[in-house]
Amino acid sequence: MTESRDCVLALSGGVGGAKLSLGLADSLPPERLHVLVNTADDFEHYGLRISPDIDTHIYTLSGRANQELGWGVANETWNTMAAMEELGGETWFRLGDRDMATHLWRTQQLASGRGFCEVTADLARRLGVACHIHPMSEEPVRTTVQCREGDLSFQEYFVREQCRPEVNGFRFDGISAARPNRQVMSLLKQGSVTRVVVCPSNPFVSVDPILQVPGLWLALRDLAAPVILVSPIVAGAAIKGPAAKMMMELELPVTAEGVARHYSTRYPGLIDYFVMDESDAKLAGEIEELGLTAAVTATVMKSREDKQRLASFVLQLGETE
Ligand code: FO1
Repeated sequence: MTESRDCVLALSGGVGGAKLSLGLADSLPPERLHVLVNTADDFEHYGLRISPDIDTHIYTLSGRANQELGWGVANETWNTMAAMEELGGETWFRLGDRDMATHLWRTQQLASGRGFCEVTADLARRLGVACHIHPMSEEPVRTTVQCREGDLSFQEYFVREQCRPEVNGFRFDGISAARPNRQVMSLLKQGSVTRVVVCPSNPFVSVDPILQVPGLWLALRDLAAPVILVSPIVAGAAIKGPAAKMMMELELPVTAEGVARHYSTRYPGLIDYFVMDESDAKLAGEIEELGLTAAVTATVMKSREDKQRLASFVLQLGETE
């Protein structure tokens, strides 16, 4: 890895977070942007190692993302899935033909003895991503969604069951044996990170697994650099995915303040700035009472310009320190 100074470290899950990662990538020289990505959604399917949030980042930042689906590759074909259906095989998790090459290549590289972080960096480079994409950990961590009817693996809950089961909690299997990404820890130790951005990703299944890799959140809390979090809840709803439904089922207020409370309770002293949408401006006072600095702006990212504008807003907050 090239030595870099004055780096921005973004923490992100999949689709929602990758929008801000793209805005950051448009706003910064690539060597200064490091994205630490959740890998607790990863799983093995048909013997292949699937890493959805990593791939969403690589496809988004290389201009390959399938905008209609929100995951996978653009201009996809589905011949393998159609053939699998004829065989009576499982097709609830849809692997497109082009996307399949990524999973085959990754699985082969891992089987040849290369490490997951190295393989991820190589994949990103081969597909033309210039900034740094880091898995949260070299070691496998797997989210189990604890539901009223019983436990489900993350992809069973999210894709097969379409997030329908009622959620009681989450377990991150393997997390106590996981170590935070070595390259990111080394940047933190060298004092190269001058801003940390927590993208508007699901707090429970995207950001919590990253922060709970032992040692990471305390290293971020003790950093002189500001930690800036963008709320994934806007006007009482999640922009994307099941975050609002999960908050309701966990009996948390489905508001930006509920998100702020989640982070300030679990990770006291971590978040400096809480970026919230204009439509939630009235909650700023309650958020400041939690000890966070509320920063209000338009956070819904539809166009490329929206992403760039939010990225500039977030980066300028860091600069005022
Ligand atoms: N999401 C779906 O809703 N249905 C799918 O069939 C599906 C397949 C899939 C294949 C590869 C991949 O990298 C992601 C895929 N996703 C699919 C998205 C993924 O399950 C979720 O978006 C993330 O895990 C949540 O961040």
